[in-house]
Amino acid sequence: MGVIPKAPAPGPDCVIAQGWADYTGQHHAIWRTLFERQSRLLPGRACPEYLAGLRALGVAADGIPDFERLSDILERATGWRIVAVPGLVPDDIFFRHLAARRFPATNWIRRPEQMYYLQEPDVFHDIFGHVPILMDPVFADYLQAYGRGGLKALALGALSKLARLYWYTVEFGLIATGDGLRIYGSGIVSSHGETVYCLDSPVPKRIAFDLMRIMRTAYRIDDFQEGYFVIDDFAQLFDATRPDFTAYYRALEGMDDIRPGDVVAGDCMIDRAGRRIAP
Ligand code: HBI
Ligand code: FE
Repeated sequence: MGVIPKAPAPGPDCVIAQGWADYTGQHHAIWRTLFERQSRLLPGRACPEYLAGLRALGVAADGIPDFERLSDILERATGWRIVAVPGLVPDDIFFRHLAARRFPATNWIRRPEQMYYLQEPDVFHDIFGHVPILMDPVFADYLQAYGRGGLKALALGALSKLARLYWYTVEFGLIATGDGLRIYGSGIVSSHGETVYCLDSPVPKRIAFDLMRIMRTAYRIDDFQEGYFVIDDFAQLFDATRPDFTAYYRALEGMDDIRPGDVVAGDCMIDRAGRRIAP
């Protein structure tokens, strides 16, 4: 079972005490196994910004990190802090945390039989997956802007469209670097199987980042992705999402959804070396 916090019931912001002292040796051992497995795999696969962030957050190697200690390092770098939550929190609360540069992280860790597959976030996904890249100033600003955009999307009834942007960037994004294709998405860097699959498999489609294309694309949560979107750098992500999305949402109402894995006219395909394939 996950850690049952002894702290009082969550407040209206869903924040709880992490309950760090309540983790057992087994909980920390599961973290270390996952950490070692992934950190061996990630050099040459994760983007340099992620790897630099992971290194700078060195306290994360020993066991499940204390969110307060980790937050002190993170806050000095980009002004973000981590708050503990019991699991998925309601959308409006999630976005309010992001807009305030607080990352809500699940406090419990998966059981030993869930080492290869887990559908909901646990502390390994939330901390190992999401926090290192938040050490990058541009990505840090992007995620805060996403939180603000999420609150607007809720008011406009457009969250199903905006959620796709989170999925295909924050969770499953790829980035083209001078050395080749690299991973920045948290759902990938925290997954042993998908870390290799997304870069090496000839099966999934890799498509150049296109904001409207992404917001038209459905996604699956039960298997490896059938398509990934590739950015050039984090500035591209931040700049593309700078405008107000109201007009985009209106335009999307008249467009059909695209199935995950489909390729449509106008897609710019990216090869496994991260280069654009001429149409
Ligand atoms: N809650 N803890 C947590 N983590 C998430 O990633 C999350 C959430 N609540 C809602 C939510 N994500 C979605 O709104 C986003 O994926 C868009
Ligand atoms: Fe996540």
